Amino acid sequence: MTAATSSNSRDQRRFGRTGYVALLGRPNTGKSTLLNTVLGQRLAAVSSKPQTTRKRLLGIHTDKDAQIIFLDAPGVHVGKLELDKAMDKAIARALEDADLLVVMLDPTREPGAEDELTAGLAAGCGKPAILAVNKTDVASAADIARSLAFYRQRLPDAPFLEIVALDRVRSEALLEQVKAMLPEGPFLYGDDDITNTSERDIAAELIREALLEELRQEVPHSVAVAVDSWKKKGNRLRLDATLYIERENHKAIIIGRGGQKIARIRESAEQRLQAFTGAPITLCLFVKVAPDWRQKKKLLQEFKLLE
Ligand SMILES: Nc1nc2c(ncn2[C@@H]2O[C@H](COP(=O)(O)OP(=O)(O)OP(=O)(O)O)[C@@H](O)[C@H]2O)c(=O)[nH]1
Ligand SMILES: [Mg+2]
Repeated sequence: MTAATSSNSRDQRRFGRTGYVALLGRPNTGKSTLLNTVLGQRLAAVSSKPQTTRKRLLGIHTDKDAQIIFLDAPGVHVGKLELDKAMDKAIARALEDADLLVVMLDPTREPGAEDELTAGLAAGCGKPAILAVNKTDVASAADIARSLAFYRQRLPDAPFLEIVALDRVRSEALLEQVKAMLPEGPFLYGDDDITNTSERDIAAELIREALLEELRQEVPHSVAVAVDSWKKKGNRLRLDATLYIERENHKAIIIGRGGQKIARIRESAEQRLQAFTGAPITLCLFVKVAPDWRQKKKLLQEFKLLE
């Protein structure tokens, strides 16, 4: 993986279809899954729990005739915490920067208030949009029709297509549609750049992904992860990371009886980090209490969740 520089002056400057494409949709529709599939790399945390993505993540796809700069955003939802407001801001920033929106639909759930909000945001920002109906590998024809009817009523000009974000081949038609709707221009990034996010921050997201998988219900939503150190020792990488929890009584849930839970989180995170870095990993996890961090702007800034 190459961290992106803001120009590709060392490469020959290439031209083609290019621009920023925001991924918009309620939580759990498969936005981050699509990003990972298109990039062929697990950069963004993905989970079956809603509100997995907390901040904007940029992912760059370059091929022979186009450079598409995806902005993966948190899912559109209603919440009262400062963290929810920070997530709303991240969505608003993605919409501001976007040349084009990909509105992701999840037909496996009945359209509801979050879809109303999503469609409203898309219609209100005045940018061209594509409706991408995801999860068509598991949704029934009737569910797909219901979801599409809901969104087409609110975004009648948007072209629509069916995809399976888990599958590169069944996401190809979306890439072609995106390219067709982007303007021509010089590429901003080099051919090998795939993100501008630091490896440490991606590692923190992958650790959080492991945590989301291992923990149930509310607790994982109240954990923030920070990678404190990243050191090479021979061919191994040693990472120290802190899991910030909101309450003392969450410690026992995360650590588990005899430390079994945290050991499973660590092992699962190590596998993800190894796949990402290509190096064997030694991960040390620390657990600290940061009382009510989701309500504190200063802590949100410290955890890089507030732009
Ligand atoms: N069957 C099926 N499942 C999918 C598909 N795309 C995504 N998923 C699953 O949907 C769940 C949510 O995926 P995410 O990519 O985390 O969704 P998201 O839209 O980024 O969610 P937030 O970050 O919470 O807004 C995961 O369990 C994915 O494996 C698909 O095409 N088919
Ligand atoms: Mg996501």
